[in-house]
Amino acid sequence: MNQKYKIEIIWIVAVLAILFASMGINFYVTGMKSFSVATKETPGEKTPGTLIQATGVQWSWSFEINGVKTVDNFTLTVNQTYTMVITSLPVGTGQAVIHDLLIPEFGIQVYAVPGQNNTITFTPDKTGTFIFECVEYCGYDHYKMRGYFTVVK
Ligand SMILES: [Cu+2]
Repeated sequence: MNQKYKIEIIWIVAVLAILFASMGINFYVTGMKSFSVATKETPGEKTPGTLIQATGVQWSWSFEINGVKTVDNFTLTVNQTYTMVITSLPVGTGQAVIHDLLIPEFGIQVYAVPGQNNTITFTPDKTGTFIFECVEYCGYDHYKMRGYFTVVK
């Protein structure tokens, strides 16, 4: 075989090996968790567990769990299932922009779209305090759309 091709094949195999190794490390670190994919649903339909209503506002996140409203923080119970319904303020409020809620610790990222309810069902399996933030640029104070939530026993 031509020396040129040999080097190229070694190069391709080495890059693939590095990619698969980093994929393996990633699966190991994240524990190969699988999460439900966000789907369009109306609150009340097919919402296993406790309902969390999350609304993106310019520029904060408001949450409602069992009738209790909070801003930029909330508290969950470990090993309990929650369905989070994520939306943004509707058209006509002057704040109908798209946000994107990221909870890195639990592998959750869901768009908050005006007039649309995106849901995700998850069960926190560890206690502690975790960050969430908006990862869709949504205006001047986008960077302020972050907070912490606590998972308790
Ligand atoms: Cu935002």
